Amino acid sequence: MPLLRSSGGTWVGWTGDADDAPEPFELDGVTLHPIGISADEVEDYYEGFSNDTLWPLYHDALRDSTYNFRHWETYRDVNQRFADTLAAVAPPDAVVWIHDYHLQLVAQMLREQRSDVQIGFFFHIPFPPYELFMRLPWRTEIAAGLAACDLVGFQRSINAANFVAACEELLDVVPHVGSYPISIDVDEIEAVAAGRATRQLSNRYRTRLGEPEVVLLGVDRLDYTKGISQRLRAYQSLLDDGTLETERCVMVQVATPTREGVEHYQNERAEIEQLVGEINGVHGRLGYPALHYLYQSLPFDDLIALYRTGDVMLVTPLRDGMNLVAKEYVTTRLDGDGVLVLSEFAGAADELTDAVLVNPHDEKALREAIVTAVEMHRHERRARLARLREVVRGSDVQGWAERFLTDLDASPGHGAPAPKP
Ligand code: GDG
Repeated sequence: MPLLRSSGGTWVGWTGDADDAPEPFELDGVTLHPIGISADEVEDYYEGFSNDTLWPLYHDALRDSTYNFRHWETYRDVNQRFADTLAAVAPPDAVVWIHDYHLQLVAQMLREQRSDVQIGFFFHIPFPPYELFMRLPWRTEIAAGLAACDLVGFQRSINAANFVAACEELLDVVPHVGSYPISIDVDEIEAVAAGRATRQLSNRYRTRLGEPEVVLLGVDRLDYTKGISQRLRAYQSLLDDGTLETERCVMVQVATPTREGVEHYQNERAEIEQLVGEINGVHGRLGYPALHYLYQSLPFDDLIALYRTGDVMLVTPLRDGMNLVAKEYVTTRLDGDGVLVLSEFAGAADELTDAVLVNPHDEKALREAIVTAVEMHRHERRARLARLREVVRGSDVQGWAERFLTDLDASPGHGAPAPKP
């Protein structure tokens, strides 16, 4: 939004509620053009094709994808609606920036109507290896939809390479690509973290948790890609064998509700809640649960206060495009202390190399990483955190957007990917 405000741009998108398509309106100096999506389309386009076909396939096929022709047709229809709206509202020679896997066909559909606009696309999630992408019955249509862009941006260079391989094999073209690791608004988060109210709230949280020596923290959407159940199992086993003791440690897991209509998510929630019950049943003491579990979305300021309370932040996804929680955590630690445990399978691991890096598929390694973080000496904690903060400060979200848009502006233009040499 700040970017659109400064550029005088227009946002075209879905409000997130079925059948909700208000007339275009102005908000904080930005024009918003809502696109209507019906309840049936939410099922087929959003829960179906986007989140039960593409999402699992693009995340290492951690769950089986459904391949349903009706879902695909609805995906195409909704993408066409976005393209038609963009064709109608984009000024001559406009820059159009399309975001994420829900809209992979829009560029080609828009290009058919408008040859003047410059089209960029950014993937917030990974792009899968060729072997996995080939499973998709509509792989050629999707690759062609994206190849019509002037620039396709990814979080990691490996994702860009995967996409190039798919285009070479399926279309015989080399698309224009780049890697643009996304980041956070460092100034904004630091300002909230520094506030008196945040510090007070963070202290209150610690008191309410029973003033433990170590607070372990997880903050994720409740998604099977985030590795929450693996993380809880590692914590459980460390309590079971006495490596961690509840007199000393407590864990907080915030799991934000998401995609509740999709079965894989319902199953994941059931598994997590079973584990929470087991852990507290065995290891809790009256008034002192071993694990505080919140299935809710917290206000942003409360989340920042909670980051400040967490001594060890556990970010252990099985696969993640970037993971902003990791970057937010280190940025809020104005006291210079705190340990980040970070999955090698998060895009953030490319940059945040001073975290305790771990393979979350390896239960033993996960246990060891948690123990390393809990036992780390103050001097090392502070040195690592200082370097992590430096890295995030040096590449914030404003820089990310500028870099993408500068490269888009300089791209050869108008969706003509080079033929394969
Ligand atoms: C996708 C990609 C990529 C979480 N709980 C609450 C809350 N959050 C906020 C966090 C953070 C955001 O949600 C989550 O971002 P992540 O990056 O961790 O993960 P995804 O939602 O999966 O995002 C990911 C990202 O896109 C950006 O490109 O990094 O890889 O999967 O900002 O703070 N916010 C509030 N209450 C909560 O309870 N207010």
